[in-house]
Amino acid sequence: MKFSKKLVTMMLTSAIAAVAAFVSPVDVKAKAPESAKVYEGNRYQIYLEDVTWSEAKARCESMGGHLATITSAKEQAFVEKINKDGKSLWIGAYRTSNNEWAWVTGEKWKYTNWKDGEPNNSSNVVSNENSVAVWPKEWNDLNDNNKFEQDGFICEWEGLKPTKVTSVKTQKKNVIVKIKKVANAAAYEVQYSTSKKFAENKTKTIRTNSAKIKFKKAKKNKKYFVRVRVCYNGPEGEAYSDWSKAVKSK
Ligand code: MAN
Ligand code: CA
Repeated sequence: MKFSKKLVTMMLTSAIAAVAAFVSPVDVKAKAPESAKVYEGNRYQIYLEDVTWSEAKARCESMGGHLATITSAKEQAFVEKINKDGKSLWIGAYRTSNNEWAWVTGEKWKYTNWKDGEPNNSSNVVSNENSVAVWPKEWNDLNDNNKFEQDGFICEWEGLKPTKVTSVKTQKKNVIVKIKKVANAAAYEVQYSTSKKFAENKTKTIRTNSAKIKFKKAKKNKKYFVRVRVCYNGPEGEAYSDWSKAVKSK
């Protein structure tokens, strides 16, 4: 009995480990330079180097990042702000063999910001234009090897995306907490505390995979502060997002 229980636990543990290994890991090793600018938790850095699109892609990846992907008007505005000198820079968009545009990260192709008349897949320098650059604001398709007209490229590093507490309700002696789930999370740590500052001796931490958490034995007429952070698996082990804002129980 004891043995089989141990065996089951072992099998379960290795099964969980096997699943975890297949979950796209967040690259916690990724170290953006200090000078990188932050937008929605991600970091961006412009490099002025005379390289092809493929070389630029490899450069970003070698630093633990990827060529910048621009998936909203807000992100485009941010890129324009950091590209204040108006350089022509490679970004992480390319034409697939199916003749469709795609992002190097696999993000959905939705927002676009093509220059008038682009993409035209033609050039007076080198034709066959399958790579994209900001020129210097709107986008142009260019030949992968056309480094003659580029000033450099933009790398982006993904941050450890935080999440939030969506509701905190007290039911009798239970505090019911709901959190928002995020992609690639290994688990969540939910803390509840009677202290606004989450003082150690007044705080409890629960590790969970569920979006709904129940704290039992809450004290009557006590207010609780609840916050959550996301645990991610990475090559250097587990890493945590920042804590969410604390939500106070009603
Ligand atoms: C011109 C236009 C662009 C093209 C470049 C590349 O500026 O035709 O569409 O990408 O040349 O040389
Ligand atoms: Ca073009």
